[in-house]
Amino acid sequence: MISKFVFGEPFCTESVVCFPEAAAVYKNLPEKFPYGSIMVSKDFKFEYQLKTNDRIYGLGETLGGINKRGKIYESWCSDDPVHTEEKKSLYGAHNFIVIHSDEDKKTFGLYFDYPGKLIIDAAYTKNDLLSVCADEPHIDLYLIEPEKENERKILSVVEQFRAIIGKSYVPPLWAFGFMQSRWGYGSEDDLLRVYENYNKLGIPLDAIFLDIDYMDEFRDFSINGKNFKDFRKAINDFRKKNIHIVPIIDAGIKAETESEIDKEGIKNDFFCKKADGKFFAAGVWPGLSHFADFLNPAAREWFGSKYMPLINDGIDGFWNDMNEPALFYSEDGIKSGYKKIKELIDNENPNVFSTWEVKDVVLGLQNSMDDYRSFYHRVPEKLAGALAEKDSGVKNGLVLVRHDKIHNMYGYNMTRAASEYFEKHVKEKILMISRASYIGMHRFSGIWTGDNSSWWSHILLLLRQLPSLNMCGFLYIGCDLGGFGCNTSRDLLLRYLSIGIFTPLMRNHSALGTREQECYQFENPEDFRGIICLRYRLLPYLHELFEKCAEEGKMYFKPLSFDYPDDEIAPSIEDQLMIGDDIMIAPVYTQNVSGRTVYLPEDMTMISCGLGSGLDCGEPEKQELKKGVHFVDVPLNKIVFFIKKGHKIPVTEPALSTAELDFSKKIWW
Ligand code: MIG
Repeated sequence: MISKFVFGEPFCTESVVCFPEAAAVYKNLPEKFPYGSIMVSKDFKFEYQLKTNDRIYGLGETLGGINKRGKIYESWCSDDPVHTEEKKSLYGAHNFIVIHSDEDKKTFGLYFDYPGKLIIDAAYTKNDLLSVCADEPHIDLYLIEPEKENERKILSVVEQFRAIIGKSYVPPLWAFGFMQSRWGYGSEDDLLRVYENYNKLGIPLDAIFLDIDYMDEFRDFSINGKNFKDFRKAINDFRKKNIHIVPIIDAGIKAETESEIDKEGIKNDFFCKKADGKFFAAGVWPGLSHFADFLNPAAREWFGSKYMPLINDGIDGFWNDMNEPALFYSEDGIKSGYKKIKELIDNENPNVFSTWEVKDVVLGLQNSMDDYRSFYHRVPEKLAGALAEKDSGVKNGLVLVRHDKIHNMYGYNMTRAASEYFEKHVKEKILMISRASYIGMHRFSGIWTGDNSSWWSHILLLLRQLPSLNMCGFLYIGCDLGGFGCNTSRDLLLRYLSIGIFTPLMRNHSALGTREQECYQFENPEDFRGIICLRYRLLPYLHELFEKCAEEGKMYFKPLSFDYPDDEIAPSIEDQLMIGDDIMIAPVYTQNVSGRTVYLPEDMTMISCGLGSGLDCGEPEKQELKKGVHFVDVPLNKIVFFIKKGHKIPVTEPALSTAELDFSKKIWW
């Protein structure tokens, strides 16, 4: 059962697209809200008193556990490359939570549909208080209660929520293959080297990613002619080898009078402007850049069309980066920052604090709130609600809205720009992943979880993000396997891949300057081959499941407690997941261990497989295990997972690419 509570005149995010006509809508009636209390005055505040063991799920791409209780979160799309535990925001803004209480038998979901910053204090400040606050009193709040007849109450809430936000994006089949990326790949030679090394070892591969270095001095939609003599020919030669090349596109457009794209953006008023009417400019990779106003539908259509020349060259996948938007500095920020630094270094008696302040001023130039407050979007009047600037007038049906109030809409609408254009103008399915996101973007693309690190704890972080993202509609998801920042190690990469073979997006990616982490960089590459071949073998099950979850609005990754609501131990399992209705995984995320403890919520068959010879990754060893706790051996070159008793999953023979996989040849495990 769904109902909607409208407070003030909310901005319409277009994330909810299938709200049932018969459902109840309450306007400005906080007293009608059946759970906790809602206070609306200058701002918005929701409070709910939790019972000691109540659990909170959701929030998509965040830090923290599967159960989100005990932390404070800020929903604010942020470019933060260091994902340490205390951080409050990552790249996505996913304001959907489910509260579950065994004690008073209550389960309900809340979706705070709000485009600006939202603070979710999940019993962090006060032991038992959940509070959700927004600066503006204009918000759409959806309440989702489980269907009475459904025993799995949390899933019932999630599935109803998924039904109102529309079906999830489904990428082309090849996007389920293994993909290799690295910041630094920018030339045809780089791509060839990667392809040949994988091919030589018989390790399957479907795609190689191009990072910013393929561009001409980081200009979007340009190609560095030195790196590619004939780009189109190169792309098509790779296609003949069943390799897809996936270039990156950044949000900022280099501000320069000579370029066509910048000229067009200026002429048509497609870039964001400041209060003084000048175009907002901030430094990102190409230098000072303009930022397309993705909230303006005409600007979206224009930006989408810019991907076409690449598509005509044979490109069929993209990754949209820097679209929080990340700002390294702004023109105005740098002026005042440098002035402050000058004062500090002119000081004749420097001390510890004045020295540190220099550093703080420099770091503060990045992604600064002052900058986000300094520019404006032009938004269709009918969507803007009370966020429209007073007295700004309506021009061509558009009104001004200050960026910070709708910050979380930016990356979502950049990616939507491209995907809507493809839907209209391109026959082929295009792979699209975005770094920043908001609920609603799940209809247009997948996401990667940004700049994780080569840390063991980040395997566990991924595991916890996966089901939370599924709750919010994001199905085509994965992390940088091996870790983006810091130096990986052979064992860490193997363990990363061992969870990665189950994630729809399976990509190895790393940062410039870190240890090279393609699988062929390490000893005994056949161990990697065994694991990656197994991914291809499992695709009949995983791909079919993915399509079903997209079609029916179901979760692909589920916490154990969603499937086993009455199990006493399941709620405490924060490091295992169900995949679909048949299998369970229990990844290893600790160095130097021979295996781990696994909890089986029912009798299951343990499957152990991996290393074999050639393309054959060996037949699985099977062992029947009873419900309960077991210590299971998981050697570095083996994958262990569990199939529910009485269930069977379809697998196939491995192949070097998805194009060569025979999905019809089903073998049942
Ligand atoms: O400021 O394009 O998350 O995947 O390799 C860093 C370079 C910009 C951040 C992305 C990462 C990518 C990197 N980018």
